[in-house]
Amino acid sequence: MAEQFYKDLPKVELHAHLNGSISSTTTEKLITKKPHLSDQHNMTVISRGQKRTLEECFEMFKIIHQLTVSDEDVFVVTKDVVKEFAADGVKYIELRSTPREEKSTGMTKKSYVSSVLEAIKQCKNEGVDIDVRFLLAIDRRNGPTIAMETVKLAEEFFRSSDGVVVGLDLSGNPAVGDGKNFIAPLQAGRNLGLKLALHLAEIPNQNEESEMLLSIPPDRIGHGTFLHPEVGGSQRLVDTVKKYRIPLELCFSSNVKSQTISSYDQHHFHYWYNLGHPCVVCTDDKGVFGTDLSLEYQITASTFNLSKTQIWDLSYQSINCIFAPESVKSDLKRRWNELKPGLF
Ligand code: 6MZ
Repeated sequence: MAEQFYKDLPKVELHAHLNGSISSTTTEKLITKKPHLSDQHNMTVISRGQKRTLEECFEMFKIIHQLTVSDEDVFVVTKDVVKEFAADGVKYIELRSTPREEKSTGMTKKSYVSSVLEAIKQCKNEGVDIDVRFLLAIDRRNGPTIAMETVKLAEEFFRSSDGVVVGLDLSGNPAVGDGKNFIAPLQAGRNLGLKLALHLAEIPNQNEESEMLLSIPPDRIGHGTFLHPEVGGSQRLVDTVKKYRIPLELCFSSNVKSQTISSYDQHHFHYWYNLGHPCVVCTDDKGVFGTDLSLEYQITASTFNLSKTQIWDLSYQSINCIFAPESVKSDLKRRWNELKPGLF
């Protein structure tokens, strides 16, 4: 549990996978309807002090996906996740999720996205204090043809969702598939006006792929753990990221618990923050990694000795990295300034 300052800090969450963000309370709720999955309950979260490999994390997602197989499940999960982020002091979130179909329940990729959007709408109507946007995720495991279908689906919702759908994410097991196969669909999405948040260099030895994906260039980078030369990346990659000033979405607990980073103090936050580059603290999968955004900010502060003012600035500057329009950024900045006096 994070200290009160971090809970009260208004926060922006820009890297949260829906199915990775399901709390144990919601998991229990889903399992009562699917008792045959009750054995799996403890296999969907990495508890304190535990670690897994990244490969094992992707096995966990397969289990979690068995819990969200209908439009109703997706709706329930989205509502709960949004409310939990709001309760943690998150004022603006961009959730992301991979549209999935499930023949046994009649769920289609389109109804999946509709269920997410309906849940977001209901939260808004209920007055939940959080602005929620959505990115459709492309799972690299599924290849470029499915990716192009996702772009088409995103286009449909981009036009009809009143600004809730703002972009695309490229994610999934980084050891599977080749990023260059996704350049065409991603570029097609970009041409339609969709913003791009791409997982990049989450594992080592992907310099060539990173270079290709950076040539688009993306609007934000997920992780970017192995971009800099000290960890086998390259100065050229760093220079490109700097040239376009592409913000990095950084997830401490995720990287340490999935062992792509050996300890918090080795986190690449340090490298990029010291360059004055835009860094956004995020959760990735708050359910799987047993965290919340307040805790991630507290970890950042305690690991790198940041003052409360520096943490405040970090949170405030994250507003510049959101995909919603400038008017939303101005409103959020006003909100942050109103909330500030009570914090210090
Ligand atoms: C890459 C990840 C991820 O889309 O079903 N996902 N992709 N790296 C990570 N680091 C740990 N964590 C989650 O949420 C689960 C999906 O998000 C992606 C994977 O594709 C995973 O199946 P949704 O809501």
